[in-house]
Parts: sequence; structure tokens; C-alpha cells
Amino acid sequence: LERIPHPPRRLPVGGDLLGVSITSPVQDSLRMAQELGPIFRRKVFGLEIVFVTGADLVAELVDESRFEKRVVLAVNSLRQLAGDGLFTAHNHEPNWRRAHDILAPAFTREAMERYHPTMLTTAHQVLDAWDRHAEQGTPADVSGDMTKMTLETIARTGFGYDFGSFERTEPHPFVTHMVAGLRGAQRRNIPFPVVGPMLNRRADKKGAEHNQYLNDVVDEVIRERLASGDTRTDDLLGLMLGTAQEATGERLDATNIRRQIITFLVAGHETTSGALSFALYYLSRNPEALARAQAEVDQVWGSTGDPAYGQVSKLRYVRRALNESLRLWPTAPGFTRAARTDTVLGGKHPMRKGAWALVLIPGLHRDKEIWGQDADDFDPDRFLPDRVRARPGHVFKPFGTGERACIGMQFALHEATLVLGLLLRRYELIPDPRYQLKITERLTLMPEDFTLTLRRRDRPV
Ligand code: MNH
Repeated sequence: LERIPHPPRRLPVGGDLLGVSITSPVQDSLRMAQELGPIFRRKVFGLEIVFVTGADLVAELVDESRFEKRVVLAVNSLRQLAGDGLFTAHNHEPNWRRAHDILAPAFTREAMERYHPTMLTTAHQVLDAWDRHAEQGTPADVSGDMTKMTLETIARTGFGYDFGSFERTEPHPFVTHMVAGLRGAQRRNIPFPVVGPMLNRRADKKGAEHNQYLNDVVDEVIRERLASGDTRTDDLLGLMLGTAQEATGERLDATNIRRQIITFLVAGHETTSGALSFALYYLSRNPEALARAQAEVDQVWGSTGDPAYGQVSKLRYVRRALNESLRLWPTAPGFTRAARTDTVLGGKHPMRKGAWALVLIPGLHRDKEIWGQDADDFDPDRFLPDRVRARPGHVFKPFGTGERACIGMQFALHEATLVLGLLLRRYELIPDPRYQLKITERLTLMPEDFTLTLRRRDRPV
């Protein structure tokens, strides 16, 4: 550990707390990475964590024969809510593979094609809302509207459930309780001495209230399906209620099904909303990229009519812009990797079996040795096929890695590309020139207070 650098001014009790904030752990760590290099350690009171951003080191950490995911820190705190649901399950818990197998049919290409009409209907609700903004000249709350859309999309396609988000002015309470719960879990990463136990007790109480609300929603989702008499097995809920793991005949029990519903309602919308918001931010600030994206949509989809399923992935430039946004701000910004056996990382950092490090994804995505001196600039052409092939593997990891990588990647990419295409085809995106990108952290990353003014492209003034 001695060879791993840490910030120069380390406080005797607090550790590396100078110049950082409890509300921005990722952005603070990213700044440290710029000063300290590809591997560094950060101590907060009694807890010391090793962060890795260097592409060479990450290439080792993603080797599944040497390292694996470890459920620690905030993800471990989330177990109070999500238990052995897919995201928070320990590798050794039997429900991980059971659920993974049972739910796999919900993430095939055929499944995406089935969801496509529902995704379209939901996207149209954003267009309706943004048409009103365009008419009235009022700015749209981008992240708020993207969150409405992604929450409705996962709820409707996965569970046949409607939150009515677009009929509300405020976010659905599911979102506010979820965000509060995520913030609570994030704060619990900081082991305050003396007052810590008291703060944690208070946080537990608050957390329990948030969890109670989320669990009540889950009960309602299940009740509605059972009451409908609908026994379909072609969505997430139907698969869990009505099918078994093929290899073993085992089913998910009622408790685990509730854990999975919470997991998917949260994991299935928050990060996609952030990704869409960042993409709209960067496109609105890069007129040349915006014009290319719009020209592509006009050309590939034509100027009217809804795109068919197969037309979505044909938006190659839009997809590159989305990737580039996820490179700069991967909205799930980290994953852990623990040594499966005693090993040496990078030829010089010994790790005992079970020792773990946190891959800080935005740091990896800005490693100048890989991405060049302009790594902080938005340039979708970095994802041109030739340029992707010229880079080493494992340098772009917004969806994590290995067995525990994101199960919803294709879902998110289809949904996000579809919505971006529809929005870009319809509106001129007019940014507020005074706005400076501000990012709020609640385990995930999201632009804060980001609005756009809209003008219909098909109705020039
Ligand atoms: Mn998703 C795991 C990022 C969209 C459901 N997701 C992960 C991980 C990352 C991630 C990173 C791995 C975390 C870890 O190693 O600890 N996910 C994203 C991003 C988007 C996203 C950046 C959107 C953009 N995720 C989605 C969507 C769904 C989903 C959409 C569901 C429909 N993700 C999951 C689940 C897991 C996961 C479930 C846990 C998988 C597992 O451990 O088996």
C-alpha cells in the first residue's frame, strides 16, 4: 500500500478530506486522479479505498479469472432495500444466477422488438410535453423529463405498470424516495468517528421510510398483475411469477421477486435518464455535432413517421454521440474488483485474496494515454469503428464488466437512441448561455438544473 500515492496533505483524523465535499465523491476523486495518477488511495476517517483509473491496470482488474465484483460500501447499504436482487447480490448467493437465467429472455433482441412500440408511445409523451414548451417558449427541465420517460418505459415494458408521470407536474414520489435513498447510501460511505453511529441510526430511520414507500409500490405492481388475471411470461414480471430456472426447475420466491422489482425499477431508469441528459447537454453545446446528428436522423428516418425497430440502431452517429457522453460522464461511475487469490496488480502492487479496488470509470475514460490530450473534449468520432479498433479493449466500460456487467445495456441503448432520434428530428436545442454544467451525485451522476429552450424544426418562425 505504501507505494500507492495519496493526496499530499493528509489530516490525522479526517484523512484526505481537504478541499472535498461529502456530496461529490466522484468528482472529488476524479480531481485526485488527475493529480495522483492511474492508481491512488483515498482515506476518509478510518476507511481507506484504492482507486484505479489507468487503462493498463483496469485491463488486469477486468480479467475474470483473477478478479470479481465485490458488494461493499454504498452498494452493500442498498441491500437493506434490494437484498439479493441482481445488482446487490453477492456472487455466491444462489438467487443471482437463478434470477439471471430466469430474466435472460427479457433482454433478447426479440424482447427489445416487443418493447419498441411501448417505448415509442412513452417517447411521444415527451414530445407532447416539449411541443408545449416550444409553443410557449418555456424551458424544459431536461433531467426531470428524461426521468419521467425512462421510469415509465421500464415500468410499462417490464411490469405493465403505469406511474402516470406525464400527468404530474412534480416527479412521482417513487423518484423522490429513490433519490433520497440513494443519497443516504452514498453518505453512509463516510464513517464519521464519534457521531457516526448516531448519524447512521438517524439515516437508517429515514432510509426505512423511503424503503417502505418503495416496497409499497412493489406490492401495488404485483397486486395489479395478479388482479388482472394476466399470465403472460413475456415481460420481467411475468417471467418471475410464471417461469423457473431451466437447468434446476427452481423459481424465485416472493421476497426475491420483490427485491428484483425494486432493482429493475431503479437500475432500469435512473442511469439511462442521466445518459440522455448528458447527451442532450453535449449536443446542445456542440452545434457541429448537433447538425450532423440531425442530418443523420432526417436521412435515415425521413422527416415524418415513427421509426421501426430496425431503424433505431441505424442511427450510427447518434449512437456515437451517446457513447461519447457515456465516456465523459458514465452515469454509474464505478465498479469494484476483488482479488480471487493473492496476486500482484501491475507487477508491483501486491493484493491479498479478497482485497479490492474501485475502478473510477470517468477516470479510465479520460486516461490521456488512451484517449489523447483532448480527452476532456466531446468528440463522437472517437467511436468511429476504425478508431475503436485501434484502441485496446477494456478502455470503455460504462456498463461494467464480466458476469456482473449490466444486463440492461441493449435495453438502455435502444431506448436512449430512439428518444434522442425523435427529439433531434423535431427540435432545435437552444441552451441557456449562462448555464455551467453542474453534476449532482447520488451514486449515479445527473446534470443539475439543466434546461433547454426548444424550437420546432418543422415549423420555422
Ligand atoms: Mn445497468 C449493472 C450501468 C441501464 C439493470 N449497470 C450495471 C453495472 C453498470 C451499469 C456499470 C455494473 C455495476 C457493478 O459492477 O457493480 N446500466 C448502466 C448504465 C445504464 C444502465 C450506464 C444506462 C445508460 N441497467 C440499465 C437498465 C437496466 C439495468 C436499462 C434494466 C432494464 N444494471 C442493471 C442490473 C444490473 C446492472 C439488473 C446488475 C447486473 C448483475 O449484477 O447481474
